Amino acid sequence: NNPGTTLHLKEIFIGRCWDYKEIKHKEFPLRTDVNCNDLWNDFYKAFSYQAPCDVAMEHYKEYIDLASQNVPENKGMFWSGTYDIAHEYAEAGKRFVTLEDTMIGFLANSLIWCGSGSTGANFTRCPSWTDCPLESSESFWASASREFASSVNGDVYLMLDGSRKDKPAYSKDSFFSKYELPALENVNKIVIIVKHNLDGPIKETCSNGSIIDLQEDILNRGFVFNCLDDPAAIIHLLCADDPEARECKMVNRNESYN
Ligand code: NGD
Repeated sequence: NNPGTTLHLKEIFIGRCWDYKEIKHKEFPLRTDVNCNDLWNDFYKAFSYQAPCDVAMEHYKEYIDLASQNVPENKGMFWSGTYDIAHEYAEAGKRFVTLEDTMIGFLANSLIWCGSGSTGANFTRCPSWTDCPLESSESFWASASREFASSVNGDVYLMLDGSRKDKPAYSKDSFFSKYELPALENVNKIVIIVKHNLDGPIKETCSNGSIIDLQEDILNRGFVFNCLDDPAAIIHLLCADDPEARECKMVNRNESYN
């Protein structure tokens, strides 16, 4: 049974907005002075009092235009199937900037919402995106993804999971493939980072499987790529949670003190 709209949606949304502006990103480069109440009104207008399965991407246009920011050069990061590790690595915009670090994605991340004809929002039950074609949050994330992709520039990063169970590392029906890759504009190079679970399996790498299809799609769009299997920085992050794994046995620093 699907849950309904997140309780206190409005308060969370507006609270997050103030937190973003006054605390998390008070300073350059993601600083913004957008009005939080205006943002909420545009967001709420997009889906409220409407059938939850019939919200077109265009409904979110005003919200997206108002919240839009520039992403610093060489900092944009996309992810597919790698939510946790990609965000750990990005460090809330310090190392890289993901959609969820921009105002557009930050305000809505992990929330549930859908409309109700009579009361505005349905707090009892929302359809899941598999239940209908133009589900309210799916069209939101599609518009948000497209906008984010059009606002990154320079070298951009994409983190994929070469151990992914349910799907190939790169699939044509992912948000990345449908809305982000086609919207890239001022980009030089796409750096593909393929991570694998420390205990495997190594299902796909930079040189086999769906990642080859991705490389073709990238070249066809006129960009170049660079592909890295398990770069040391990612191994080190994974090892923080599993220091005893065989893959994590590094030269012991104490030995060099003698
Ligand atoms: O068809 C869908 C669908 N497929 C997966 N997911 C879907 N949600 C729909 N409404 N409709 C969910 O999207 C899935 O449960 C995940 O929580 C999330 C991302 O799916 P994943 O990991 O397979 O990767 P994608 O390439 O499809 O989307 C991630 C990229 C990333 O570069 C973000 O900038 O697209 C942006 N994004 C898309 C959707 C949702 C972010 C989010 C988000 N923050 O919730």
